[in-house]
Amino acid sequence: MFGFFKKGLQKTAEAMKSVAPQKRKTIPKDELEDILLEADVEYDLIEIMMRELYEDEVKREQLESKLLATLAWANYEKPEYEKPFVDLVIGVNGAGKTTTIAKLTQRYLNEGSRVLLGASDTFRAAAIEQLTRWADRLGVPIVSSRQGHDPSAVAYDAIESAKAKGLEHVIIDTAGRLHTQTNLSEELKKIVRICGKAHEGAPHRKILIIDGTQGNSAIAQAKAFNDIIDVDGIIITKLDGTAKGGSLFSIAYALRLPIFFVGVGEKPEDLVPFDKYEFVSDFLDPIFEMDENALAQTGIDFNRLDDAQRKKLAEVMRADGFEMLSKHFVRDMGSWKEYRLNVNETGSAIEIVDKEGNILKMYTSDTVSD
Ligand SMILES: Nc1nc2c(ncn2[C@@H]2O[C@H](COP(=O)(O)OP(=O)(O)OP(=O)(O)O)[C@@H](O)[C@H]2O)c(=O)[nH]1
Ligand SMILES: [Mg+2]
Repeated sequence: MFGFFKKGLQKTAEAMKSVAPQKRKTIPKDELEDILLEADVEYDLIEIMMRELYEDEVKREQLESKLLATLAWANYEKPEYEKPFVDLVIGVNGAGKTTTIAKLTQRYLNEGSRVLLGASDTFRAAAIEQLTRWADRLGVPIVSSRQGHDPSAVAYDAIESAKAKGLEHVIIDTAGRLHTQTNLSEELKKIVRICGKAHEGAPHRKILIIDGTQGNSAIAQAKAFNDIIDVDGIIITKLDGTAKGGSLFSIAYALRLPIFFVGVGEKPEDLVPFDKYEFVSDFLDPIFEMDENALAQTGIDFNRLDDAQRKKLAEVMRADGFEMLSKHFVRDMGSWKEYRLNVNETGSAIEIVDKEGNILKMYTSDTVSD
């Protein structure tokens, strides 16, 4: 197992294990309901999933496919754009906007891109200072103004500055709270409008930050933000600090929006690209045993590699010029392009596939056995 979400799901796993201490191959429906409720999957969604499971004893694969279906909006296609690519970050106060901007910046820097930050949360002086500290720490430029200044003007200047410098990315911070809800709504709309005036197509990605510790109670508030400006996707923060990891399914399902990343800590590297297959797999691991039958025919099941096999595979790929980012993605170390890792139907081979579905590389069982 890859376990990229294990750290973030630790408390959720403990909560589920408090109801179901033993891992099993199958779990009766009524028990499963309790387990999912304990993880803060919303009751209505549990009902929908249970209705579609016809046998009383539920297998891992059956629940897996139902959970994956709730994440059907998990795909996002980057629009065509001229640089800089502009991210606009919104969400209620304390959700983790500023911290997440630091994490996104770190990711872009790791990819070799240059980033500029725009401090459009001008509501509090402390907010400007906090973003400035991150900019200093990460060594990136920032455009800011004094408290109370027009946030749209800051966004405009930030984009202009990045254009002049030829930078690849701009990330704009916003206020989560203003004097009134109407003020906030008007201000966000204006920032979006002005970004578009500064640069065609900007903001290219409007990201809603949701505090994961709020679980399902964040849904209504998230819908309100989505009504103000059409959000492109969400980032769920503080997953590490909550037992409500299951709410991620209900949030994604209710909002019909993709999840871009999940925050699993306070450090710049604590941002995990959301991969629905990995997330569901890590979510189910504490309660379900693996079904070993799948292995029998081919010797190695690429869906279920153990640590040693995974390490071997990563080494072989690295030698071929691909860095393994997760169970489902690799990056070409030359071009920095990301490709999907696809397991073939029988589970007997893994392929590196481009967007058009062309297979760039294929690895079979001899790759990972000694
Ligand atoms: N454990 C944990 N803490 C987080 C995570 N993301 C953010 N935080 C913490 O949450 C708190 C609030 O984060 P901020 O980034 O300041 O939130 P904000 O949305 O910018 O808040 P305002 O500017 O007040 O609107 C800080 O203490 C962060 O360190 C996360 O993924 N895990
Ligand atoms: Mg902030």
